[in-house]
Amino acid sequence: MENKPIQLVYSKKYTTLTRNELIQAVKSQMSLKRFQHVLGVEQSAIQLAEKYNVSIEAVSIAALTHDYAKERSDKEMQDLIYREQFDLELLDYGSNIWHGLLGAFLVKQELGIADLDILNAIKHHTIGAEKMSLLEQVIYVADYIEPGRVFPGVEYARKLAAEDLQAAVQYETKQTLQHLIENNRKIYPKTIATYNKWVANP
Ligand code: DGI
Ligand code: FE
Ligand code: FE
Repeated sequence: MENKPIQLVYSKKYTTLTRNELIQAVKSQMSLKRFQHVLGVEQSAIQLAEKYNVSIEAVSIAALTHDYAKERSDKEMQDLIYREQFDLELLDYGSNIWHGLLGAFLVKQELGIADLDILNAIKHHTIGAEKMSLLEQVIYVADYIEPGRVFPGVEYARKLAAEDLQAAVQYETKQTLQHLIENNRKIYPKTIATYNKWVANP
């Protein structure tokens, strides 16, 4: 669970904030426990970015902001879905499904981050997408394998991620769907679309 210190100077290409300022902005949005998770995701994402040749800076920013909206109240999220005319089908789900989509919106609006790849990585980090860039895949997988995660299969997911990013995306997608089904949870259609594209591979 140790987070080794990360020395990273942002180029200002994606945000006018320094990494420390971004960290403070993110920290103000969540519990210490979730903030530790976010730092873990950044650490894992940077390791994956090094291996799979993705921008370390973009990955750091996407990882730090991926759960930016997670602790907003349900009321605030519901209001935002109406006000910004998101798909009203979302209202049948909860914060787990909303926080990626609305997170991307709020990160753009409140932090001024506009890079589409970063915003898509935030948007898709929970449910995936039929098409995901390498950055999106890195954030999707890092969120699953960060050092603070403890669940059966996480070690295997880490091993896969170190060898083959696509295999890690496939494994995570399948495990998540299986877990949701085992717990009688409602499946968001885009979760199934991700499974069909990445795992069933017709
Ligand atoms: O925000 P985190 O806890 O770091 O992780 P996450 O954003 O990947 O996932 C949040 C939760 O969302 C996780 O418990 C799995 C759940 N989830 C993912 N797809 C679906 C889902 N929950 C439901 N009900 N339906 C889905 O399709
Ligand atoms: Fe999340
Ligand atoms: Fe997360």
